[in-house]
Amino acid sequence: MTTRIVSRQCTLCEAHCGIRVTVDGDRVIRIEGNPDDVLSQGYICPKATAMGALHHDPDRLRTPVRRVGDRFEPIGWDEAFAEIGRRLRAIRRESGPSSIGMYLGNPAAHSSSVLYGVLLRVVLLTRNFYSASSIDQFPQEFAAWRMFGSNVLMPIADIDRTDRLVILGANPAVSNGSVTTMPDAKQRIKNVRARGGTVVVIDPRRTETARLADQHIAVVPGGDVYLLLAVLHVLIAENLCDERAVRARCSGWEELRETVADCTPEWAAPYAGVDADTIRCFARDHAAARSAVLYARIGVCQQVTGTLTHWLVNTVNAVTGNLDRPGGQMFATAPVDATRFGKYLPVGYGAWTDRSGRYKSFRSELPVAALADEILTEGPGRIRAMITYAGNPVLSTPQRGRLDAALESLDFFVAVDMYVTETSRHADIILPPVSQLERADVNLLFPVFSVRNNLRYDAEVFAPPADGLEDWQILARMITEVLPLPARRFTGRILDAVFARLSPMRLAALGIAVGPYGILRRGRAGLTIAKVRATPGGVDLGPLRPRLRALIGTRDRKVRLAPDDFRGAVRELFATRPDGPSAGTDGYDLRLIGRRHLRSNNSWLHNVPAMVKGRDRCTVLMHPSDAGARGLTDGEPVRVSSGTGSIVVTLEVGDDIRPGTVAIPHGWGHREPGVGWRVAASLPGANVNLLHDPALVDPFSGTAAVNNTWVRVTGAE
Ligand SMILES: Nc1nc2c(c(=O)[nH]1)N[C@H]1C(S)=C(S)[C@@H](COP(=O)(O)OP(=O)(O)OC[C@H]3O[C@@H](n4cnc5c(=O)[nH]c(N)nc54)[C@H](O)[C@@H]3O)O[C@H]1N2
Ligand SMILES: Nc1nc2c(c(=O)[nH]1)N[C@H]1C(S)=C(S)[C@@H](COP(=O)(O)OP(=O)(O)OC[C@H]3O[C@@H](n4cnc5c(=O)[nH]c(N)nc54)[C@H](O)[C@@H]3O)O[C@H]1N2
Ligand code: SF4
Ligand SMILES: [Mo]
Repeated sequence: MTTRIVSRQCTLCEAHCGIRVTVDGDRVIRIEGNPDDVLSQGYICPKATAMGALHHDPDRLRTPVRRVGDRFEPIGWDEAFAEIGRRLRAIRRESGPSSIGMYLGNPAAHSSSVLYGVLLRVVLLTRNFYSASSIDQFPQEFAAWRMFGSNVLMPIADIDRTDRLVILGANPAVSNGSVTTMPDAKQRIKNVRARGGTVVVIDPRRTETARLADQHIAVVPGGDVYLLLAVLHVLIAENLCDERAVRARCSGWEELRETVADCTPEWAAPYAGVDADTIRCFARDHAAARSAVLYARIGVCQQVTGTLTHWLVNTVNAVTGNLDRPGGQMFATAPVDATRFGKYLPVGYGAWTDRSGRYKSFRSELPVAALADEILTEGPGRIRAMITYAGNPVLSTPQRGRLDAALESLDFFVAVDMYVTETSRHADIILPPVSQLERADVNLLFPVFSVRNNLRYDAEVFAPPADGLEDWQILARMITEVLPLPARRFTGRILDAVFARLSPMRLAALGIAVGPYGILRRGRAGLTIAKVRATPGGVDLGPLRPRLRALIGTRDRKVRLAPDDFRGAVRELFATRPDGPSAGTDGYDLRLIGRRHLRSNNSWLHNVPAMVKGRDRCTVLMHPSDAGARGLTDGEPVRVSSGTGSIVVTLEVGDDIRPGTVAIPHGWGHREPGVGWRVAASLPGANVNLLHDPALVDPFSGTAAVNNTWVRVTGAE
């Protein structure tokens, strides 16, 4: 047998674990963890093997296709690009640049082709740019921008050195960390305890992570903001803050004190669903730890209080002296040092709005919650053509179920995707990139958010097919097509030739050369792609180092502890509880949150048999007391209804969830006509985003609040 082994990474989620792919001829026969990988050290989760299955998947598109009636037919690349250019240019001529909308999905960030996605967005000059960020980390970016003067400065939890790790609204034992990239999170969490530290998990569900913790606090969904205000109250009232650190590095201390003066644990307890003593002890324990860090992620992002909660997370870290020090919240020094230049990038908050005027742009994009309306509502500025790149917004964003109809109503729709999905089935043309194993890459984004400074190389396992294109090549051709070029036949060819030489790999080499480890700074000892490539586990660039002073973008170079608009929002919390219709009034009496599974990845691993074998995953998890009260039993189909929609899923009864709360995973519901995922299309499950109201958003960032929706659960009849 002539087998060979290639070292690279699994690029399915942010962890980018190092893998060794054993290949026999043109088949992947084994995928294992790479023990030499400097970040993941041999760890992989069960999803890693899907990298091989996706490559071999017979349902994966290998050539561009064009829709003819309700079928797709293969077409050549040149024909596809020519048609795309003709149609998009005509629509723009007729209806202006904003009539072309674009949506960028999560896997885009997992390859450096994303640079070309951003460039395409720039040349489109459209106001209608959307991405998964507005159902993901926007609140973190917004809080970072207000406090540190740059949206890029989202701090990382230094979990490998902390003495006290507090996790709110994240389940890294399953997700392996996000905006704190930590492959093998389980082991890292166990290590905190093994070295004498403490782990606390704040989550309405006793998650896989909570099971590893010393303490689990089952907060009410959306209750974190109250909990943290009260924690700050106790820290300040009992003089438990590191005032020296605060005075040296922060502004707004007096305003912060005033803001939380009335936020006693007794006030917060009913809203947080956590008793006052627990809150008080939490604050004291937190202050007493040698180092301590609060790490929060999407459970608290996808809330109407998402930005406020992330502000309070950063604030607790700052006032306890845990900002920018080992064991606290820190910033990476990545080979292309985005954190250093983030402060020069304009955020342009509110530079424009959607047509209703409700949603403000934030770093040049509009919240995806507005997308269906911007397509469907008649009038000037309406989206008439869409480009989606590596995204499945029909399943991943709340649109009142109207996105299907909206996409179908477009004059033209191009999807850059290798599957006919719930979204791309509406496209006129689908452009599939080569498989992930057919591309070489150096990911420069995740080192910015990793728990250790590093750089790793992704070797290609198979040579791409002769007529295969990578995402960046597809996007570059689209850029040429949409640019208003004079003498297109001639200038277009020149531009294509220029882009062909500007591969993301070449751009990365340049970025690394001028970066903190590059040859410009370090001479011959400097880091180069060739050196990283020659080191199959990647290059370790050391632990995180204190550096906020050099990075901060606020005018007085101090951390803003109490931005005015956040203080205003806290005052409003005293007047109203902004969490949707209240229990009972509309017959909606349970709060719906999300959950992730180790073998699932948002909407798109469900066509890999090994990832979906066994029992139905898209269940509604409910506490036995809630099931009993409704006369419902484990395993029966139930109807889950909200003010926005209704779905039928299987009931799973279990006491891991807080009574009064239910959980359903997102990314399911593949039984739609025309979907090309044959395995996925045979599975049970439904689209949970049909239940979430797109109008319910974090008012600062417009992020969809899909982790706290009032629902009713009844027998499916
Ligand atoms: N209710 C609810 N909704 C959620 C969430 C939640 O917790 N609850 N989570 C949200 C979050 S955090 C995210 S990030 C979003 C994700 O939302 P999206 O990014 O919109 O969707 P994905 O499911 O990641 O879909 C990825 C698509 O990209 C394609 N794809 C995969 N790899 C590549 C590639 O290399 N190139 C190209 N061109 N295409 C590729 C896949 O076939 C798939 O169709 O979902 C969000 N939606
Ligand atoms: N296996 C797997 N891994 C993944 C993904 C996947 O789909 N599957 N997706 C990837 C992506 S795109 C992302 S963004 C990351 C996300 O990574 P995480 O942020 O770790 O995401 P979740 O696992 O959804 O964890 C969110 C947690 O918040 C809790 N929660 C809900 N509401 C509240 C609340 O109001 N307060 C508190 N304190 N907790 C609440 C939920 O119960 C859940 O446990 O994961 C990545 N990794
Ligand atoms: S955690 Fe799993 S899916 Fe994510 S990169 Fe590692 S092996 Fe791949
Ligand atoms: Mo995400």
